Amino acid sequence: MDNSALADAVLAGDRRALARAITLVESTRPEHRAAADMLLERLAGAGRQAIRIGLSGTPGVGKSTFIESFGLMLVSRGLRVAVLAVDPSSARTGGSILGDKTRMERLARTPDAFIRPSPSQSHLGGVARRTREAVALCEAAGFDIVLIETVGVGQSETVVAELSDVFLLLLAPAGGDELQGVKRGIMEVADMIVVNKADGDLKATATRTCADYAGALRLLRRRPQDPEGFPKAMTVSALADTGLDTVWEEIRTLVDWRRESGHFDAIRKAQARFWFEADLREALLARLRSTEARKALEMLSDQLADGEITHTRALAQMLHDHLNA
Ligand SMILES: Nc1nc2c(ncn2[C@@H]2O[C@H](COP(=O)(O)OP(=O)(O)OP(=O)(O)O)[C@@H](O)[C@H]2O)c(=O)[nH]1
Ligand SMILES: [Mg+2]
Repeated sequence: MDNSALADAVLAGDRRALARAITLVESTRPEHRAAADMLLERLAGAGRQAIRIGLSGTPGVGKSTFIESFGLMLVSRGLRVAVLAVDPSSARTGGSILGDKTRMERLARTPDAFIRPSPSQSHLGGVARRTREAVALCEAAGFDIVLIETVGVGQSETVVAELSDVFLLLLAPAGGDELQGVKRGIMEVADMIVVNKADGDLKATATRTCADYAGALRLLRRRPQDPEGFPKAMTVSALADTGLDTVWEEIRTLVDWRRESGHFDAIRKAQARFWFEADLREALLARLRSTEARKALEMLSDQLADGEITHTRALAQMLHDHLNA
């Protein structure tokens, strides 16, 4: 299939074509990169927009179960749902998605859903770029909702928050002092805190945990991009399928409000800037990591240490020789 036929198939919502297109953007081979860029340019004009929902939570909190139940609920409402994963640890085991495939079995079988395992790359910057491009491909393929999942470790939540329109933090019922365990930074970027496993013996604890987080969220400054009452905390049971409708209603409320107030587009624009600057920084650093640059850097550092060159001159020479500045 040539590039333009692939573009047409993606636009027609063909899931196999979408999978191939994502494989293309994930490839690190230069000739694939060129084809991927051409494809992305072809599709950019479609102007389709999904609601991008980021979802983060520690291992075992119930992300996969939540995505399965929530995804099926969305599909039952006539929406097409794509699921992508940002998993910085997938290089470690390579196995996590196998578990997910079985846990999301029903969703995976639904014609209106598309599930994509995370690319097995350890470099988070590369994963972020490829995920962004995969999101764009899912939008071009006409998906209404793109769910972007990440396990809550390290910086991957920040990456997903910068990739999504609405960011959900999934938590498990827990005793009072665990509240401090959630980093303040992540509380500040979460649009909704969803306490999962509010069923059976865990229900009372889940309700208490939710109240604790609701209290903590009220202490945060109200954000200009939010309507009254956000960010919110709520309880669900992904297993018993309760509270998921409410999560969706709240997402709709937030998205509708932001669309009307102009914040929806403003946030996406700010994200585009954020990624442009992040990738530029990364590209510049990559140049400085070339063998030639590293040799020059070492030589200049020696000269600097020996007092043979000034700091200003050494800096100017590096910038001139290796960044064309
Ligand atoms: N009681 C109860 N158990 C749940 C619920 N949701 C998930 N679980 C259970 O919690 C365990 C972990 O669920 P997963 O959905 O695999 O969790 P995850 O966050 O995807 O885990 P990782 O992929 O390892 O990060 C499983 O045994 C689920 O059955 C729920 O709503 N209630
Ligand atoms: Mg999982």
